[in-house]
Amino acid sequence: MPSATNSPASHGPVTRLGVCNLCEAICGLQITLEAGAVTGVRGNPDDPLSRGHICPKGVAIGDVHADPDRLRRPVRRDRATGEWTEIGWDEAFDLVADGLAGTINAHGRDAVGIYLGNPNVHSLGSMTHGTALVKALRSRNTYSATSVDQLPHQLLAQLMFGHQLLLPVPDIDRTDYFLVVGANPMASNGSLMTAPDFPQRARELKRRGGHLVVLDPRRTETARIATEHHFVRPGSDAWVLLAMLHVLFDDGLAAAPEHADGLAAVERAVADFTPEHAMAMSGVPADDIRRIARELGAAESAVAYGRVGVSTHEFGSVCQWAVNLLNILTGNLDREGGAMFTSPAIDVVGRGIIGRGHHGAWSSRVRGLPETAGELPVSALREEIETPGEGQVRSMLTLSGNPVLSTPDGARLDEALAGLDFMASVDIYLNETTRHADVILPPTTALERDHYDLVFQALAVRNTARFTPAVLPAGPGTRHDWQIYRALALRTVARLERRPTRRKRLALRARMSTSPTRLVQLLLLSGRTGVTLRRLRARPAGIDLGPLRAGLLPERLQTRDRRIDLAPSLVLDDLARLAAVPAPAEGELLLIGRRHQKDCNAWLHNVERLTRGKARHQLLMHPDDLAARSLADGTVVRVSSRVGSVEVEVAATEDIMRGVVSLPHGYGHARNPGMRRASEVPGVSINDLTDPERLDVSGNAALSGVPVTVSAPD
Ligand SMILES: Nc1nc2c(c(=O)[nH]1)N[C@H]1C(S)=C(S)[C@@H](COP(=O)(O)OP(=O)(O)OC[C@H]3O[C@@H](n4cnc5c(=O)[nH]c(N)nc54)[C@H](O)[C@@H]3O)O[C@H]1N2
Ligand SMILES: Nc1nc2c(c(=O)[nH]1)N[C@H]1C(S)=C(S)[C@@H](COP(=O)(O)OP(=O)(O)OC[C@H]3O[C@@H](n4cnc5c(=O)[nH]c(N)nc54)[C@H](O)[C@@H]3O)O[C@H]1N2
Ligand code: SF4
Ligand SMILES: [Mo]
Repeated sequence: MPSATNSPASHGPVTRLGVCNLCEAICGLQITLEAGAVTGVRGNPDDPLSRGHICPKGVAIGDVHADPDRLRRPVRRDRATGEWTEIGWDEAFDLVADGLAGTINAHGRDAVGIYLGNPNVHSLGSMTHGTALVKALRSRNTYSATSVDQLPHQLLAQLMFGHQLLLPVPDIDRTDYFLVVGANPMASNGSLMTAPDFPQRARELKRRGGHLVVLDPRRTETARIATEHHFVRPGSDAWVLLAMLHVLFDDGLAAAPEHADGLAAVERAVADFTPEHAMAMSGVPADDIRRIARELGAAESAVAYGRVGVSTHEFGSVCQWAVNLLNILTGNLDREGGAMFTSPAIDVVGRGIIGRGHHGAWSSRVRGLPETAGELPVSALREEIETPGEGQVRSMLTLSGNPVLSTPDGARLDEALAGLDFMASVDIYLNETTRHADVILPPTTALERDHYDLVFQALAVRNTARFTPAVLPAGPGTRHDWQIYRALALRTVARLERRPTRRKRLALRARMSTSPTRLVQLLLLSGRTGVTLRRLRARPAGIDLGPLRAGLLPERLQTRDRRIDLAPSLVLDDLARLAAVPAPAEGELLLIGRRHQKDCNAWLHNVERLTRGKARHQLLMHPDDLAARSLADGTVVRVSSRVGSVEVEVAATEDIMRGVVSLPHGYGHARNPGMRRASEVPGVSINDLTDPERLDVSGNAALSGVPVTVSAPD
């Protein structure tokens, strides 16, 4: 029998327990190793959260480790010839520290721009040490994927519940009514809702007679299995959600919990948002809006949930506020089957391990956009690099991110990055963004490092705790990400002309030299929940801490008065902007994105297993919209927006609403010098069309609903 623990290697095939870090579902894996190579990956049926689930990306996790394209040594680019050469770690660390400190010494701290990408949240070492590095650099020009993703969720959590990560999670395993707005968990496996095996959970919901209601401009994989789906015009959800609140008030179904303030202000705010008005803006029938609101109010338990489709949206904050209110005012917050708070073994919220957040403490230099929790909107990055003056970004540090493909007007950011004085990237690939770096520092991969999930266990539909020791030994001469961050922090700070005090430097050294695993051990001990690293090591499949618990409020609230603010002025003040939006124009075309089970944001396309098969890069368009423009299915068309244009094949489908077109995000690898198979992965970048001027009040990019035209190519 192969052993299913992470005990030392033996001869022949061995099975180790691993964890997938490719999406938020954090599935537990059984990984078969032969002669140090991954030969099989399966879901771990003993995992109390993922229960054996795995998707095609998880199956490919070994391919990333084995990928010949992946960087294993630091590389340096010769600016004159563009040639890349491998260099030693010591030289690489010195080059980066010289580059960053040189910029800071000459131009001040804000002259170093920092961009943190999505995989940071999926690596323990980045969570513990990457954030410490960023803090040590103290630049106001800090950006991340948050502002092209979940910024409205975090801002509303902070404004209403007192902490940016105190996010209510849908209790999908017990709910009777699940309203999904702008999310496709059948493809994404859930987001801000760690829900491995969403397909099975959705089947169970329907089997117990529950409803799954989806609002989406595309008949998605989730819409197909739903009990009910309505097309909604992109960008118009705020009207629909506010109209639902309006109906709850009209019918006397809205009530605030004792520990909440501002109900009357909410009632006044939604008074003019009628279902009829919402229908005109969104295309969702007024009768359905009324009925769904009443069903939410009347169900034994119900939960509304909005994700990327209503977060990367011109009114993302209003939408997220309305979603929270639908749950609160129907009595479904903090109730079984409703929107619930988790009780994780390491409580990053309650213990202040992650700060509660703030908004508008400073603004971006060029456009005056507000910071949130210490970050500026990434839509402002390009202009901060290109606009001369005091505080201009002259050097960049990117950590596990690909903003050229993932942020609005990526093509112009691409150009801006080429003009920097210096750039360094911590990334396992040479890609569309890191190609501009002077030095790339590649850390070990997920299989080579210990993992405890600080964030996604705190956002999961069930309370569990799991520690996963590294499955594979770190490759010879490699560095873990936390070791890279340690070296960069200490060497850069040591080169600063205005250095912190000796005491502060010693504290930084001590902090940076404590390994992530040791930090987890200490956090577990001080948390006093009874879950210790020793217990977790003895149960590598994970410890089940039970279903989410109801009745945690008001104690769990992080507001200073332990009360919910139902009516934050930031969103109330934004309703005038909403009310002023003109009615839909005849013949308009609005662009939206999409995700596929086999894609992972803008990376993983190096992996052949995930890219062969039916093409999925095309522009989706309704046949009537094609016919109206005398365009034929399967031909190449030109898609243009205010900022740019691309040429791509079009695929006709009735699964998309009339007046809407869709491109997947994360494609467009033609400009990737580090991908051998680039020519085999067709497609263009949707973010060559998205517009950095389109923003939510939070500063989040409005990637959804971009006005475009589609025509025959010239
Ligand atoms: N139009 C449009 N744009 C979008 C979206 C959309 O829906 N539509 N979605 C947005 C969302 S939700 C997100 S989260 C962002 C993502 O935006 P980004 O985070 O900028 O992009 P990713 O593709 O996730 O980039 C991941 C990078 O991390 C590297 N990487 C992977 N694993 C590791 C690791 O272990 N260590 C290190 N150091 N590097 C690693 C990969 O090589 C890759 O370069 O994109 C956003 N952009
Ligand atoms: N397979 C796969 N899984 C992933 C990822 C991946 O790239 N691939 N990325 C991970 C990441 S970083 C994230 S953040 C999550 C995202 O998780 P989800 O939010 O579930 O992912 P999306 O597929 O982007 O879902 C957004 C949905 O919103 C719809 N939509 C677009 N515009 C609008 C609108 O204006 N109104 C409404 N109502 N709907 C709209 C789109 O059609 C789409 O179905 O997925 C994670 N999981
Ligand atoms: S759903 Fe797939 S990608 Fe996400 S964690 Fe599970 S196996 Fe990995
Ligand atoms: Mo994301």
